[in-house]
Amino acid sequence: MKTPIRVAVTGAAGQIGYSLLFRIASGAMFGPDQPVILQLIEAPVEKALKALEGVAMELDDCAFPLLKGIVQTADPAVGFKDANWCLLVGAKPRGPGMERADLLKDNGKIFIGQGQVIDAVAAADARIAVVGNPANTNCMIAASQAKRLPADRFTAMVRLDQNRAQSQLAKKAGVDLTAVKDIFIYGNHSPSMFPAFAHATINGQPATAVITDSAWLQGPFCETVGKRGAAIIAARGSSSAASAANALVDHVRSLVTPGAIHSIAVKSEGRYGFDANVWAGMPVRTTTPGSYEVITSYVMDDFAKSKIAATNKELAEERAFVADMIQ
Ligand code: NAX
Repeated sequence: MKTPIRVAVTGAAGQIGYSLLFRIASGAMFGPDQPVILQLIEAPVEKALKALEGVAMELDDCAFPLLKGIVQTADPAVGFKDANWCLLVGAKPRGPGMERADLLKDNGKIFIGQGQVIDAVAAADARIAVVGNPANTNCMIAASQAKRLPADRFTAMVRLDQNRAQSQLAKKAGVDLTAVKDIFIYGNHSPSMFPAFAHATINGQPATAVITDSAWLQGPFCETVGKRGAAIIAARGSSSAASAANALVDHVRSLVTPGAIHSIAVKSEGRYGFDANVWAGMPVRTTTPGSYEVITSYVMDDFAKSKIAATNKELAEERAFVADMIQ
Protein backbone atom coordinates (compact mmCIF):
# COMPACT_ATOMS: atom_id res chain seq x y z
CA MET A 1 0.00 0.00 0.00
CA LYS A 2 1.40 3.42 -1.01
CA THR A 3 1.65 6.22 1.55
CA PRO A 4 -1.47 8.41 1.35
CA ILE A 5 -1.04 11.80 -0.26
CA ARG A 6 -2.59 14.80 1.41
CA VAL A 7 -4.89 16.84 -0.80
CA ALA A 8 -6.08 20.18 0.55
CA VAL A 9 -9.18 21.63 -1.13
CA THR A 10 -10.52 25.12 -0.45
CA GLY A 11 -14.16 25.94 -1.10
CA ALA A 12 -14.83 22.30 -0.32
CA ALA A 13 -18.53 22.83 0.42
CA GLY A 14 -19.14 24.79 -2.78
CA GLN A 15 -20.65 23.46 -5.97
CA ILE A 16 -17.37 22.49 -7.64
CA GLY A 17 -16.27 20.88 -4.38
CA TYR A 18 -19.40 18.76 -4.38
CA SER A 19 -18.41 17.24 -7.74
CA LEU A 20 -14.68 17.20 -7.12
CA LEU A 21 -14.17 15.51 -3.76
CA PHE A 22 -15.87 12.26 -4.72
CA ARG A 23 -13.73 11.99 -7.87
CA ILE A 24 -10.54 12.49 -5.85
CA ALA A 25 -11.59 9.97 -3.23
CA SER A 26 -12.54 7.41 -5.88
CA GLY A 27 -9.03 7.46 -7.39
CA ALA A 28 -9.83 9.42 -10.56
CA MET A 29 -7.23 12.10 -9.83
CA PHE A 30 -4.23 10.18 -8.50
CA GLY A 31 -4.92 6.67 -9.71
CA PRO A 32 -6.65 3.53 -8.46
CA ASP A 33 -3.80 2.48 -6.12
CA GLN A 34 -3.03 5.85 -4.52
CA PRO A 35 -4.66 6.46 -1.11
CA VAL A 36 -5.56 10.03 -0.22
CA ILE A 37 -6.31 12.13 2.84
CA LEU A 38 -8.70 15.00 2.08
CA GLN A 39 -8.05 18.23 3.98
CA LEU A 40 -11.16 20.28 3.43
CA ILE A 41 -11.03 24.03 3.99
CA GLU A 42 -14.02 26.33 4.08
CA ALA A 43 -14.58 29.98 4.81
CA PRO A 44 -15.10 30.73 8.53
CA VAL A 45 -18.85 31.01 8.02
CA GLU A 46 -21.28 28.87 10.01
CA LYS A 47 -23.42 27.90 7.03
CA ALA A 48 -20.41 26.82 4.96
CA LEU A 49 -18.90 24.81 7.79
CA LYS A 50 -22.23 23.09 8.45
CA ALA A 51 -22.51 22.23 4.75
CA LEU A 52 -18.96 20.88 4.90
CA GLU A 53 -20.01 18.52 7.69
CA GLY A 54 -22.69 17.14 5.39
CA VAL A 55 -20.20 16.67 2.55
CA ALA A 56 -17.83 14.82 4.87
CA MET A 57 -20.73 12.59 6.00
CA GLU A 58 -21.46 11.74 2.37
CA LEU A 59 -17.80 10.95 1.74
CA ASP A 60 -17.93 8.55 4.70
CA ASP A 61 -21.08 7.02 3.26
CA CYS A 62 -19.33 6.27 -0.04
CA ALA A 63 -16.93 3.91 1.78
CA PHE A 64 -14.15 4.75 -0.67
CA PRO A 65 -11.30 2.27 -0.05
CA LEU A 66 -8.68 4.89 -1.02
CA LEU A 67 -9.93 7.59 1.37
CA LYS A 68 -7.77 7.34 4.48
CA GLY A 69 -8.88 10.45 6.34
CA ILE A 70 -10.88 13.66 6.20
CA VAL A 71 -9.91 16.94 7.86
CA GLN A 72 -12.57 19.67 8.11
CA THR A 73 -11.42 23.14 9.01
CA ALA A 74 -11.75 26.88 8.55
CA ASP A 75 -8.11 27.34 9.53
CA PRO A 76 -5.76 27.32 6.52
CA ALA A 77 -2.81 26.47 8.79
CA VAL A 78 -4.58 23.21 9.67
CA GLY A 79 -5.95 22.55 6.21
CA PHE A 80 -2.70 23.06 4.29
CA LYS A 81 -0.50 21.29 6.87
CA ASP A 82 1.81 18.85 5.06
CA ALA A 83 -0.40 19.00 1.95
CA ASN A 84 1.16 17.53 -1.19
CA TRP A 85 -1.48 19.11 -3.40
CA CYS A 86 -3.34 22.34 -2.63
CA LEU A 87 -6.40 22.79 -4.83
CA LEU A 88 -7.56 26.39 -4.45
CA VAL A 89 -11.18 26.32 -5.56
CA GLY A 90 -12.79 28.67 -3.02
CA ALA A 91 -13.11 32.32 -3.96
CA LYS A 92 -15.47 35.21 -3.47
CA PRO A 93 -18.03 35.41 -6.29
CA ARG A 94 -18.64 38.66 -8.12
CA GLY A 95 -21.61 40.32 -6.46
CA PRO A 96 -24.22 42.59 -8.09
CA GLY A 97 -22.75 45.91 -9.14
CA MET A 98 -19.26 44.84 -8.12
CA GLU A 99 -16.43 46.16 -10.28
CA ARG A 100 -13.85 43.74 -11.65
CA ALA A 101 -11.15 45.66 -9.81
CA ASP A 102 -12.99 45.10 -6.50
CA LEU A 103 -13.30 41.38 -7.23
CA LEU A 104 -9.58 41.23 -7.97
CA LYS A 105 -8.75 42.99 -4.72
CA ASP A 106 -11.16 40.98 -2.54
CA ASN A 107 -9.93 37.69 -3.91
CA GLY A 108 -6.37 38.92 -3.86
CA LYS A 109 -6.57 39.17 -0.07
CA ILE A 110 -7.68 35.52 0.17
CA PHE A 111 -4.86 34.35 -2.07
CA ILE A 112 -2.20 36.40 -0.28
CA GLY A 113 -3.14 34.66 2.96
CA GLN A 114 -3.35 31.22 1.41
CA GLY A 115 -0.04 31.66 -0.47
CA GLN A 116 1.72 32.58 2.78
CA VAL A 117 0.26 29.70 4.76
CA ILE A 118 0.94 27.14 2.03
CA ASP A 119 4.53 28.33 1.82
CA ALA A 120 4.86 27.97 5.59
CA VAL A 121 3.15 24.63 6.29
CA ALA A 122 2.58 22.54 3.14
CA ALA A 123 4.77 19.58 2.24
CA ALA A 124 8.19 20.18 0.65
CA ASP A 125 6.89 18.75 -2.62
CA ALA A 126 3.65 20.79 -2.55
CA ARG A 127 1.94 21.62 -5.84
CA ILE A 128 -0.76 24.27 -6.06
CA ALA A 129 -3.57 24.40 -8.63
CA VAL A 130 -5.85 27.46 -8.66
CA VAL A 131 -9.44 27.34 -9.93
CA GLY A 132 -11.09 30.23 -8.02
CA ASN A 133 -11.52 33.21 -10.31
CA PRO A 134 -9.82 35.29 -11.57
CA ALA A 135 -7.73 32.12 -11.55
CA ASN A 136 -4.59 33.31 -13.36
CA THR A 137 -4.19 36.42 -11.26
CA ASN A 138 -5.10 34.68 -8.01
CA CYS A 139 -2.41 32.13 -8.81
CA MET A 140 0.12 34.88 -9.50
CA ILE A 141 -0.75 36.53 -6.16
CA ALA A 142 -0.41 33.28 -4.19
CA ALA A 143 2.91 32.48 -5.88
CA SER A 144 4.22 35.97 -5.13
CA GLN A 145 3.96 35.21 -1.40
CA ALA A 146 6.09 32.08 -1.54
CA LYS A 147 9.70 32.15 -0.41
CA ARG A 148 10.23 28.39 -0.09
CA LEU A 149 8.15 26.96 -2.93
CA PRO A 150 9.28 27.92 -6.45
CA ALA A 151 6.91 29.71 -8.83
CA ASP A 152 6.59 26.73 -11.16
CA ARG A 153 4.72 24.83 -8.43
CA PHE A 154 1.81 27.28 -8.83
CA THR A 155 -0.46 26.60 -11.80
CA ALA A 156 -3.94 27.83 -12.69
CA MET A 157 -6.60 25.88 -14.53
CA VAL A 158 -7.38 26.46 -18.20
CA ARG A 159 -8.21 22.79 -18.80
CA LEU A 160 -11.94 23.42 -18.85
CA ASP A 161 -11.34 25.73 -21.82
CA GLN A 162 -9.17 23.10 -23.50
CA ASN A 163 -11.84 20.44 -23.02
CA ARG A 164 -14.52 22.80 -24.33
CA ALA A 165 -12.42 23.58 -27.41
CA GLN A 166 -11.74 19.91 -28.11
CA SER A 167 -15.43 19.12 -27.88
CA GLN A 168 -16.45 21.99 -30.19
CA LEU A 169 -13.89 21.00 -32.86
CA ALA A 170 -15.05 17.37 -32.76
CA LYS A 171 -18.69 18.40 -33.16
CA LYS A 172 -17.92 20.71 -36.08
CA ALA A 173 -15.81 18.08 -37.86
CA GLY A 174 -18.33 15.33 -37.10
CA VAL A 175 -15.64 13.09 -35.61
CA ASP A 176 -15.18 11.24 -32.36
CA LEU A 177 -13.79 13.47 -29.60
CA THR A 178 -10.63 11.38 -29.38
CA ALA A 179 -9.76 12.21 -33.01
CA VAL A 180 -9.03 15.83 -31.93
CA LYS A 181 -5.57 16.38 -30.47
CA ASP A 182 -3.15 19.19 -29.61
CA ILE A 183 -5.69 21.93 -28.98
CA PHE A 184 -4.13 24.22 -26.39
CA ILE A 185 -5.29 27.34 -24.56
CA TYR A 186 -3.20 30.49 -24.38
CA GLY A 187 -3.70 33.33 -21.93
CA ASN A 188 -6.35 34.13 -19.36
CA HIS A 189 -9.20 31.94 -18.13
CA SER A 190 -11.71 34.49 -19.38
CA PRO A 191 -13.48 35.18 -22.66
CA SER A 192 -10.20 36.68 -23.95
CA MET A 193 -8.35 33.35 -23.93
CA PHE A 194 -7.19 31.89 -27.22
CA PRO A 195 -7.76 28.28 -28.31
CA ALA A 196 -4.95 27.85 -30.88
CA PHE A 197 -6.84 25.87 -33.52
CA ALA A 198 -4.06 26.15 -36.13
CA HIS A 199 -1.92 23.65 -34.18
CA ALA A 200 -4.72 21.18 -33.50
CA THR A 201 -5.04 17.96 -35.44
CA ILE A 202 -8.08 15.91 -36.36
CA ASN A 203 -7.38 12.28 -37.23
CA GLY A 204 -3.74 13.27 -37.68
CA GLN A 205 -4.49 16.04 -40.21
CA PRO A 206 -4.22 19.76 -39.43
CA ALA A 207 -7.58 20.86 -38.00
CA THR A 208 -7.59 23.70 -40.55
CA ALA A 209 -7.42 21.15 -43.39
CA VAL A 210 -10.42 19.26 -41.98
CA ILE A 211 -12.44 22.34 -40.96
CA THR A 212 -11.78 24.68 -43.88
CA ASP A 213 -14.24 27.33 -42.68
CA SER A 214 -11.63 29.72 -41.31
CA ALA A 215 -14.27 32.36 -40.54
CA TRP A 216 -15.91 29.85 -38.17
CA LEU A 217 -12.59 28.99 -36.52
CA GLN A 218 -11.62 32.63 -36.01
CA GLY A 219 -15.11 33.80 -35.01
CA PRO A 220 -17.81 31.50 -33.59
CA PHE A 221 -15.38 28.80 -32.44
CA CYS A 222 -13.24 31.17 -30.34
CA GLU A 223 -16.35 32.97 -29.08
CA THR A 224 -18.19 29.78 -28.14
CA VAL A 225 -15.24 28.49 -26.14
CA GLY A 226 -14.57 31.89 -24.55
CA LYS A 227 -18.19 32.51 -23.55
CA ARG A 228 -19.15 28.94 -22.68
CA GLY A 229 -19.22 29.69 -18.96
CA ALA A 230 -21.79 32.47 -19.49
CA ALA A 231 -23.86 30.19 -21.76
CA ILE A 232 -23.97 27.56 -19.02
CA ILE A 233 -25.06 30.11 -16.42
CA ALA A 234 -27.80 31.30 -18.79
CA ALA A 235 -29.05 27.74 -19.34
CA ARG A 236 -28.54 26.15 -15.94
CA GLY A 237 -28.96 29.11 -13.64
CA SER A 238 -25.62 28.28 -12.00
CA SER A 239 -22.03 28.30 -13.16
CA SER A 240 -20.19 25.25 -14.49
CA ALA A 241 -19.50 22.87 -11.66
CA ALA A 242 -19.25 19.22 -12.70
CA SER A 243 -17.30 20.11 -15.85
CA ALA A 244 -15.02 22.39 -13.83
CA ALA A 245 -14.39 19.64 -11.29
CA ASN A 246 -13.75 17.20 -14.13
CA ALA A 247 -11.28 19.65 -15.68
CA LEU A 248 -9.40 19.91 -12.38
CA VAL A 249 -9.21 16.12 -12.23
CA ASP A 250 -7.75 16.24 -15.76
CA HIS A 251 -5.36 19.11 -14.87
CA VAL A 252 -3.84 17.24 -11.94
CA ARG A 253 -4.00 13.79 -13.56
CA SER A 254 -2.07 15.13 -16.56
CA LEU A 255 0.43 16.82 -14.24
CA VAL A 256 1.20 13.53 -12.50
CA THR A 257 1.45 11.56 -15.76
CA PRO A 258 4.91 11.84 -17.37
CA GLY A 259 4.68 12.50 -21.10
CA ALA A 260 1.20 14.09 -20.94
CA ILE A 261 0.88 17.23 -23.07
CA HIS A 262 -1.80 19.65 -21.91
CA SER A 263 -2.62 23.31 -21.23
CA ILE A 264 -2.05 24.90 -17.85
CA ALA A 265 -1.51 28.51 -16.80
CA VAL A 266 2.07 29.05 -15.64
CA LYS A 267 4.40 31.97 -15.01
CA SER A 268 4.97 33.12 -18.56
CA GLU A 269 8.65 34.12 -18.31
CA GLY A 270 8.01 36.02 -21.56
CA ARG A 271 7.10 32.95 -23.60
CA TYR A 272 4.79 33.43 -26.59
CA GLY A 273 5.00 37.20 -26.14
CA PHE A 274 3.25 37.31 -22.74
CA ASP A 275 4.46 39.74 -20.10
CA ALA A 276 7.11 37.90 -18.11
CA ASN A 277 5.36 38.05 -14.74
CA VAL A 278 1.78 37.10 -15.61
CA TRP A 279 0.39 33.58 -15.37
CA ALA A 280 -0.77 32.57 -18.85
CA GLY A 281 -2.21 29.39 -20.33
CA MET A 282 0.17 27.54 -22.64
CA PRO A 283 1.05 23.96 -23.55
CA VAL A 284 3.33 21.93 -21.27
CA ARG A 285 4.74 18.42 -21.25
CA THR A 286 4.79 16.64 -17.90
CA THR A 287 8.34 15.45 -17.15
CA THR A 288 8.20 13.74 -13.75
CA PRO A 289 5.08 13.55 -11.56
CA GLY A 290 4.15 17.13 -10.65
CA SER A 291 6.81 18.74 -12.87
CA TYR A 292 6.61 19.97 -16.43
CA GLU A 293 8.40 21.81 -19.21
CA VAL A 294 6.71 24.47 -21.29
CA ILE A 295 6.49 23.64 -24.99
CA THR A 296 7.86 26.69 -26.76
CA SER A 297 8.10 25.39 -30.31
CA TYR A 298 4.70 26.43 -31.65
CA VAL A 299 4.89 29.22 -34.23
CA MET A 300 2.06 31.76 -34.15
CA ASP A 301 0.53 33.35 -37.24
CA ASP A 302 -0.69 36.96 -37.29
CA PHE A 303 -4.20 36.05 -36.13
CA ALA A 304 -2.83 34.05 -33.20
CA LYS A 305 -0.43 36.86 -32.30
CA SER A 306 -3.29 39.38 -32.19
CA LYS A 307 -5.38 37.09 -29.96
CA ILE A 308 -2.44 36.50 -27.64
CA ALA A 309 -1.76 40.26 -27.49
CA ALA A 310 -5.40 40.84 -26.43
CA THR A 311 -5.44 38.23 -23.67
CA ASN A 312 -1.99 39.38 -22.51
CA LYS A 313 -3.29 42.94 -22.25
CA GLU A 314 -6.06 41.77 -19.94
CA LEU A 315 -3.61 39.79 -17.79
CA ALA A 316 -1.27 42.78 -17.58
CA GLU A 317 -4.20 45.00 -16.53
CA GLU A 318 -5.21 42.52 -13.83
CA ARG A 319 -1.63 42.49 -12.60
CA ALA A 320 -1.61 46.30 -12.50
CA PHE A 321 -4.84 46.32 -10.43
CA VAL A 322 -3.22 44.17 -7.75
CA ALA A 323 0.34 45.48 -8.05
CA ASP A 324 0.34 46.58 -4.40
CA MET A 325 -0.45 43.01 -3.31
CA ILE A 326 2.47 41.35 -5.07
CA GLN A 327 5.66 41.03 -3.09
P1 NAX B 1 -19.34 28.29 -4.86
O1 NAX B 1 -19.69 29.68 -4.50
O2 NAX B 1 -20.39 27.25 -5.00
O3 NAX B 1 -18.29 27.74 -3.79
C1 NAX B 1 -17.19 28.47 -3.36
C2 NAX B 1 -16.89 28.04 -1.94
O4 NAX B 1 -15.70 28.67 -1.54
C3 NAX B 1 -18.00 28.43 -0.94
O5 NAX B 1 -18.41 27.28 -0.23
C4 NAX B 1 -17.29 29.44 -0.04
O6 NAX B 1 -17.75 29.36 1.30
C5 NAX B 1 -15.84 28.99 -0.18
N1 NAX B 1 -14.86 30.02 0.18
C6 NAX B 1 -14.93 31.35 -0.02
N2 NAX B 1 -13.85 31.95 0.50
C7 NAX B 1 -13.08 30.97 1.03
C8 NAX B 1 -11.85 30.96 1.71
N3 NAX B 1 -11.17 32.10 1.97
N4 NAX B 1 -11.33 29.77 2.10
C9 NAX B 1 -11.98 28.63 1.86
N5 NAX B 1 -13.17 28.57 1.24
C10 NAX B 1 -13.71 29.74 0.81
O7 NAX B 1 -18.44 28.41 -6.18
P2 NAX B 1 -18.04 27.26 -7.22
O8 NAX B 1 -19.08 27.18 -8.27
O9 NAX B 1 -17.65 26.05 -6.50
O10 NAX B 1 -16.78 27.95 -7.93
C11 NAX B 1 -15.58 28.17 -7.22
C12 NAX B 1 -14.67 29.08 -8.01
O11 NAX B 1 -14.31 28.48 -9.25
C13 NAX B 1 -15.29 30.43 -8.40
O12 NAX B 1 -14.35 31.46 -8.18
C14 NAX B 1 -15.56 30.28 -9.88
O13 NAX B 1 -15.60 31.52 -10.53
C15 NAX B 1 -14.38 29.44 -10.28
N6 NAX B 1 -14.44 28.75 -11.56
C16 NAX B 1 -13.30 28.61 -12.27
C17 NAX B 1 -13.24 27.91 -13.45
C18 NAX B 1 -11.95 27.75 -14.19
O14 NAX B 1 -11.98 27.13 -15.28
N7 NAX B 1 -10.80 28.23 -13.72
C19 NAX B 1 -14.46 27.34 -14.05
C20 NAX B 1 -15.57 27.13 -13.08
C21 NAX B 1 -15.71 28.20 -12.01
O15 NAX B 1 -16.48 29.24 -12.54
